[in-house]
Amino acid sequence: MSDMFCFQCEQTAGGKGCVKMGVCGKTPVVANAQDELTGALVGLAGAMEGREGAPGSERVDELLMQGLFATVTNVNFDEDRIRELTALVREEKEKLGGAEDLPPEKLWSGDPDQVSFRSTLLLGLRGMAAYAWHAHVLGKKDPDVTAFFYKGLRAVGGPDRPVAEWLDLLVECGETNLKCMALLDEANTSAFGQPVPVKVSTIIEKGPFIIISGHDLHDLKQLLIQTEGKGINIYTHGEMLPAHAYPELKKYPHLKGNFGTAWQNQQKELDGVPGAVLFTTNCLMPPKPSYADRVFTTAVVGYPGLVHIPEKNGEKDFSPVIKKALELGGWPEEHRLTGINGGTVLTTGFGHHAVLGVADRVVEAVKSGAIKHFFLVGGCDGARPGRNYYTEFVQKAPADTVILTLACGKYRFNDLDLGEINGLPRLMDMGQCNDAYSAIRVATALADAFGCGVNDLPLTLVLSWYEQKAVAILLTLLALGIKNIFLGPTLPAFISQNFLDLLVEKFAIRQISQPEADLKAILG
Ligand code: SF4
Ligand code: SF3
Repeated sequence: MSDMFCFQCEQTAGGKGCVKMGVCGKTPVVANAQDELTGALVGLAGAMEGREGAPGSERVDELLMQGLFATVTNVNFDEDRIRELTALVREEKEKLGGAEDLPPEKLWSGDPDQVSFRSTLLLGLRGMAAYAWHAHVLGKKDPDVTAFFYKGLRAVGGPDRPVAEWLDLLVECGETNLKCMALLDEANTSAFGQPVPVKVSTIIEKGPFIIISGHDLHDLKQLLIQTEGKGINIYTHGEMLPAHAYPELKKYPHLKGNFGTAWQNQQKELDGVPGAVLFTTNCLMPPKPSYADRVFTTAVVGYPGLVHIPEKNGEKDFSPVIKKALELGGWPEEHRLTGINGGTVLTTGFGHHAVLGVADRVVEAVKSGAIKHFFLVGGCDGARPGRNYYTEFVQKAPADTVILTLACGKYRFNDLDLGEINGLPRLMDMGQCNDAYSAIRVATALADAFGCGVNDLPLTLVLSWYEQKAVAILLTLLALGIKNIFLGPTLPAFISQNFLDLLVEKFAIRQISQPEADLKAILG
């Protein structure tokens, strides 16, 4: 008998599953509470059948998104908060006349292929829920996206089904996630403007400061407003870096720069930090005692003992974070932090609007032979040593190639100066993981310009995955029919051998090997 079961992320124990304790720090008690919450969500989706979209159903829509989001890797480690959510889900279900929860053991047991398809769908839903939530807090929703949470959860709780039916569901999940990323793009750009390329400093100025991590730009905006004129500087961390490119966020002079690198380095980088830290989403790691008193969580993020900033009537009061930053006072002198390759300037903001704005020059550079190939090297970062593959790949990519990137995996190389081709930067950061939407828009536009399909472009996707948003994005890419994706550092434990064979046969997906060998295979 194992104490728990979880195999949803790339660092899962032994490449198979965490059964005693999560490698991420998730305890069996929390893992089991999350399974119970998932079972309750399946029950609620079942109880809502035929009533979705009816007046008053918004509350249930929200609970589905929050419940799924709360179980994403490195989001919520707090048993009490997970149980509170479960109680709310059950309360709603009772109002609807009740329905059985899915017994948690049903989630991960049975025929290996059935478990694999079911899990992939559930993990895709979890990833998409995070994006849907960010759009939701900015007042945007798409009925197709909302409806698929219900449909998907009912399928997760439903009987075994033929492979073809699972594949249809997974493709639908991918297509729906594309709509969800488009919705979030619309939410972000209508609230904060179109990203404009910008250079971001990694120098921490003297004086009080707050570091904000995660993906939620709305939280950042609230924090910027509440810290205005208080002598506190704000630094982005991890997936918040692309925020600097949005005009409506950049306009705040106290949004100064970026702190540190990707999530897996936080226990080292935050050790003894004289500033407050706010986590708006993943990836939160168990905080060390040397800095736990200055870490705050908000939205669905949680960790026992950390102060949580709740939302009340659509407002959040960040005064405890502000008070802590003022108390700590910051470093007495300017503090220099470098990227992992020693660089001190990061560039971001190459969303679809910026890149398509120079599409003529890009097309011209390809036609003249100045640009031979595009690589999208992006996705999640993580702790595995093999992840330096991505740094080496980018360093070794020939000078006539362009690297597009996104998500936190870019910290492996975003401090490198790769130069320019005909005035176009060779390294372009398109934004957060959800800005995979931008990459898709650019690829589609290039395919149109050249009169070919996306698979015929001189473009290769070299992806790194870690958590469930990457699963949702991968499903989107497969739903779009994109082939020959290089995926690493390892393949998901939740993909069974038969399912993998199918992916290889249909999409020619393959695991990364060595940078030189893969570059040779791609460029010939
Ligand atoms: Fe293990 Fe990853 Fe699950 Fe954490 S999220 S328990 S590391 S598989
Ligand atoms: Fe990174 Fe956690 Fe996935 Fe949005 S912050 S990408 S791992």
